[in-house]
Amino acid sequence: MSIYHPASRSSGGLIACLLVVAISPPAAPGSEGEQRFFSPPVRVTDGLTKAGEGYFSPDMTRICYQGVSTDYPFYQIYIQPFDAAAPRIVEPTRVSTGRGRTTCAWFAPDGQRLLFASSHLDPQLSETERTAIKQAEEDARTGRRRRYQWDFDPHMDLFVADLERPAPLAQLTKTPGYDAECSFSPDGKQLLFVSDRDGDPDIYVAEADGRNVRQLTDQPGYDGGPFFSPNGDWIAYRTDRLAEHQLQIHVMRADGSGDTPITAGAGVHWAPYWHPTRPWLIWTGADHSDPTKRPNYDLWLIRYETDENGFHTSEPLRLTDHPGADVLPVFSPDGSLLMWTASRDEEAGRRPSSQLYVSRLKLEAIDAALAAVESQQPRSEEGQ
Ligand SMILES: [Ca+2]
Ligand SMILES: [Ca+2]
Repeated sequence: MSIYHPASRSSGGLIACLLVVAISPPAAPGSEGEQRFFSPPVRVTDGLTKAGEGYFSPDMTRICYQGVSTDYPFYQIYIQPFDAAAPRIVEPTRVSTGRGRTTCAWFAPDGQRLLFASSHLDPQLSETERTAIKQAEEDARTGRRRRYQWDFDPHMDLFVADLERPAPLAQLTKTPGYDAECSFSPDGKQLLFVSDRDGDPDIYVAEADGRNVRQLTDQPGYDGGPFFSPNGDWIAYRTDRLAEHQLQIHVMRADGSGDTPITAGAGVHWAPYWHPTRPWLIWTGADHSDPTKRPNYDLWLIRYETDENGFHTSEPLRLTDHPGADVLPVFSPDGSLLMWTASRDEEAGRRPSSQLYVSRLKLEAIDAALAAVESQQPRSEEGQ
C-alpha cells in the first residue's frame, strides 16, 4: 500500500485507521449485497504473510504484486501464473532482489518487463533491516500492535526487471529522494511516478527509459498513485492537499491541466483505477466523518464522460459491503475481472491477513445500478 508518511507531517492517524481496518476479522468471503455486482471472490495468493496491490499482465496470463515473506521485514515484488478461466492460488516467483523496501509493480505493455520501486541500493541497508527486524521482534514479544506507516524511503528508485531472461535490473531514476508509485502509459512510451525530489511529493512523467522528467502536479502535500486513462488522455491520482488525514481522488489531463476533484468530504479515498473498456473509474473509499464508527473500506465506482469542457462524473456506486477492508482494486485488461486486496479468510480458519482476491464482474448489473444511483436525489454524501 503506497501511503505517504513523511516524518514532518502527522498522518499517523490515517495510516493507523488503514491498518486497523485491514486486520479486522471479516465475517464471510462475500455478502449477498455485493454479489449483485461480482461473483464470489476467489483468493489467489498464499504462502506470504501478506500480499497486495496486484496487477494483471496485458495478456492476463500472469499477475504481479507485493508481498511480505515470513523471514524478511519488507515487501518484495512477486509474479505468478494466472488462469482467467479458473483463478486460483499458484506458487509465486520473486522478481525483486530480496532486499530493501519495494512497491508498486507494473507490467510493461509487452508483458515481458516489470517496473517497480526498490530501495535495495540503500548504502545503510543492513542497518535499515536490523532496525526493522528488531522492532518486529520486540512487537511480537510485547504484543504491541504498532501503527502502520508507509516508509517514505529516500533510497527508493525505479527499476525495470526483464521477465524473460536473466539480466541486471535497469535503473530508471537516480535522483536523491523517494521515487516510486510508478506505471507505464498504455502505449508504453511514458511512465508516471511520484517523487519528493524537491521536498514535496508530486506526480512526474518521463520517457519509458526514465529520461526527460517533467513535473505534473505542484501542490503542497501528497499527490500520488497516478495511472493513465485507457486512451492516455487523463491521469487519475490521489491527494491530501485539502485536509490532513484525508485523501481525495482527482483527475487531470496528461499534461497536468484540467485538474478536477472526483471525491470530497471527510474520508479516505485512494487507489483510483480505470476500467479498460467502459467509462468507469473505481477507487477505495471510507467514511471518516464519525470518529465513533469504524470506517469500512470499500470499493466505489463512477461513470464518467469527457468533452471540451473537462471531466464529468455520475453518482458513485458502492460495489463491496464486506466488513473487512476492501482496497486497491484493479480491472483485468479485458474488463471482465476485478482483483483487489482484502481480508476475508476467517471462515477458512486462517488468521486474517491481507491477500489478493479475484471476482468476475457482472457488467450489466453494475450499469443498471449506476443508472439507478444516478436517478436518486438528493446527492448521496456517503463515499464522496
Ligand atoms: Ca504535492
Ligand atoms: Ca469492506
